[in-house]
Amino acid sequence: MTTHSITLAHWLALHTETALASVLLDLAHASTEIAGLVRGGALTGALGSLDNVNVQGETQKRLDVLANDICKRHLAANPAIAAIASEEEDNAIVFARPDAAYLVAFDPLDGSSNIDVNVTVGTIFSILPAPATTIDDTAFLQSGHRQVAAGYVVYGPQICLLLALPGQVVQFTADPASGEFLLTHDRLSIPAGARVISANVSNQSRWPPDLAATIQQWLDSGDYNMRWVGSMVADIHRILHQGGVFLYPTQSDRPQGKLRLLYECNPIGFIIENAQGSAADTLQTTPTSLHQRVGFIAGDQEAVTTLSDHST
Ligand code: FDP
Repeated sequence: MTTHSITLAHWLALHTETALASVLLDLAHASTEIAGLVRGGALTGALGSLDNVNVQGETQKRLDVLANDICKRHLAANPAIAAIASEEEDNAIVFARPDAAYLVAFDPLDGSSNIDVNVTVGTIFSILPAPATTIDDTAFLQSGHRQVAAGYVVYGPQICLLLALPGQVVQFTADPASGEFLLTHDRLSIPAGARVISANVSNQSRWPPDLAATIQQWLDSGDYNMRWVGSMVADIHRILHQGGVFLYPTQSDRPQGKLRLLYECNPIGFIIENAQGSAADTLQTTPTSLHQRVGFIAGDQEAVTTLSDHST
């Protein structure tokens, strides 16, 4: 059997237990539906902003809400899921299933400020074990190293599903003819030593001074290139394949950071670390709230270590 004939369902049957596989397949089906809206753009009526502001204080895009509804619909029916949490929901949505094994936290549409101009966006997900206690928001406050699986779907020129299980990261690409996710990259590993920085440097004057100075030295050396799409999934996807480092650190006007720990940084950190990169201490952080923000540095191990040492 060639790599490209292995479907997501087949691969999951070989590498995970049935309940976890069913959750991952539900996420894949949700992403296929979201991909249809992304591809149709203005033709689907899914672009533009709404009047709503989410719990983060951010104006919601129409597609943020539609993608959230799609994820909720696909996940709500799965008996293996005890509760879900989303960037677009104030609180966790809890199902009355005492025996359900998993919690799912997700960002239904990462990089949504890019959607109206046809630039790559994605869906990020994190799967945690459901604790044997009462399930509410606090059930999700587990450190990232407890994730049993994490991944993202990137809606770009190709639709790719990146999946991390402990010890391995694999990529599936949606077959344009059938929509089926087929295995295209087995055991991804971040190429070490790439000198590419992915950061919004318009914030540099507000970063921790040592960190800003280190980045400036790297840029002044002429040895580094810079790539910034502004959708974390797209920037991380490039780093997984070509190497480099991503940073959205704390800054003087955002002392907590911008990116959300539970459904952005933890799943991306889990993917990066299982692909032989580093996400500094992110996965060790004990979360204190569902929508907690953190500074985030991830990618090439050596670059992450250097930047983390200069980020306090
Ligand atoms: P967005 O606000 O468009 O959803 O987490 C959100 C995120 O995008 C990341 O995908 C992206 O890396 C970052 O924010 C971009 O932030 P800036 O616009 O501040 O550069």
